[in-house]
Amino acid sequence: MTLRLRLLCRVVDNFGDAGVCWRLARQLAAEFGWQVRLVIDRPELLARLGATAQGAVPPAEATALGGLDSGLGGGCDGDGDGDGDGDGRGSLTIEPWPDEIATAARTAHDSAAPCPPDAAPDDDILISAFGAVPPPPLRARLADAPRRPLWINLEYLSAEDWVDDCHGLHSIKPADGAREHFYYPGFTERSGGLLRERSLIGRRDAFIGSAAQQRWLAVLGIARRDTRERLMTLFCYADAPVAPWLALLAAGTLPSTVLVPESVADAALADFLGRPLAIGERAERGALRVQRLPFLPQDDYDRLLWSADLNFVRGEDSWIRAHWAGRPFIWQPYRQSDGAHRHKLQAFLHRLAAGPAVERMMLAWSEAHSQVDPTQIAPHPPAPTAARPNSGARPNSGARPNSGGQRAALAATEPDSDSQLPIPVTAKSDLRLPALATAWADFDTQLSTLAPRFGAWSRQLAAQSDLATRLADFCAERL
Ligand code: TRH
Repeated sequence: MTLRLRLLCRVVDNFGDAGVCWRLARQLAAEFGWQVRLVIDRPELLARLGATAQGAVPPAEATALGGLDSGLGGGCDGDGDGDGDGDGRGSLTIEPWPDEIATAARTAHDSAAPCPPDAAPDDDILISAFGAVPPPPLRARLADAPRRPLWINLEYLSAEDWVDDCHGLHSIKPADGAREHFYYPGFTERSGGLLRERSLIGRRDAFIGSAAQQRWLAVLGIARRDTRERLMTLFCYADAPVAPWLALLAAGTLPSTVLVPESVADAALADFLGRPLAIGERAERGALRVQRLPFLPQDDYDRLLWSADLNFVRGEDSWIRAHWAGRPFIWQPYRQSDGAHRHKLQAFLHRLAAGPAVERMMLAWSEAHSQVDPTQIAPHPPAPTAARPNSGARPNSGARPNSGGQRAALAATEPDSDSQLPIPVTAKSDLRLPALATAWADFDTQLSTLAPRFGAWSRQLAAQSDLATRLADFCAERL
């Protein structure tokens, strides 16, 4: 069925909000034949992720790397991967967020006026990504009426147990009877699933070890210095302990190259190297080579993850792409003021069950500058009192504990609040660095043997249906 979807995205910070919405929009258009309108307040971010301004999807093999043909196919089939699995019926447009002042004024002065053209009553589905509040004309169309769009709040991803219970619940707004459905991505069959394009795993497997991969790496100037060298990618938040970790690599016995995209860990790199590193530049210290890459289009960032021995990722979208790389990774969750990120990490480590070396390293990486001693944190499912949804309210509750507004305030101030956590707190934050050194030494020793566990975890998740497929079923059941 060709459905008309309007997907609303308001960017709080960084790339994750735009990245997730773009990925979902293009998959629904390409693989499900939906007519998708992606309404976003920061359309310029999409260009950095490799999306074209008009919403036409470029063939993935002709990206910012200079029209490189990886040999995996080509041409634009609508889903951006050039593999011909798009069905060609869907469409995708990118639209700027409507001018709110003008919209509010129109609504206040003439509440009986017909909706403006950009709010035409033709949507089958309206998705508010991460709690984005629909502009007034769109919100008015959600009120109880025989013909109204299905309204879905696409929530943030979490591995916590409560996700299964909250996914699919709805809340009815007392003021006008609007019905908001809560869609929770997740790692289980009962959740909303994880974003994964139909052809992704096949494209990855065809790329790894191919001549196309060698050409692609050469375009970026990436080469191992010898066969023992480990390739690592680094995408982290500013508070990750990057400089001390680079020092550990420099002093290591095995050669390592760390690939760092533009605008990632700028201060830490300058701190470690004594100077900034320009795009395309490399610097060597002991056993370590650091190489600065451009910020890659999303499809090329996938290829980078597929090509590395270890990926450091963050937030939501790069975290899941690291899963699909099937390689070991270290995840740094997005810091939240009430410590909710720590519950997310603990819950994820519990599901991953990759052993103490992985657990200690992820905790040491994430908690390096917090007041919590990472050696005292065990991975476990969070206690029921600690569990809470992310951006939206728990359905039918009044609280919005981690709303976008709170995240925006946090992004501006970067506080480090750990006071609500029922885990031991140490007095000195410099206790973190010995914990990192111990955790890294242990993890590094086991790196080559960890690959099978991460590969198995990736295959286990890939055996489940993906988020877009579940979302299409979710809509079909409710329309
Ligand atoms: O940018 P992020 O920190 O986004 C975050 C998270 O989504 C977080 O949960 C949310 O609360 C916050 O935004 C507002 O990390 P994330 O989610 O990994 O998104 C990064 C995107 O950037 C992802 O789509 C991958 C993409 N990317 C590239 O396309 N090229 C690159 O070179 C790099 C480094 C990333």
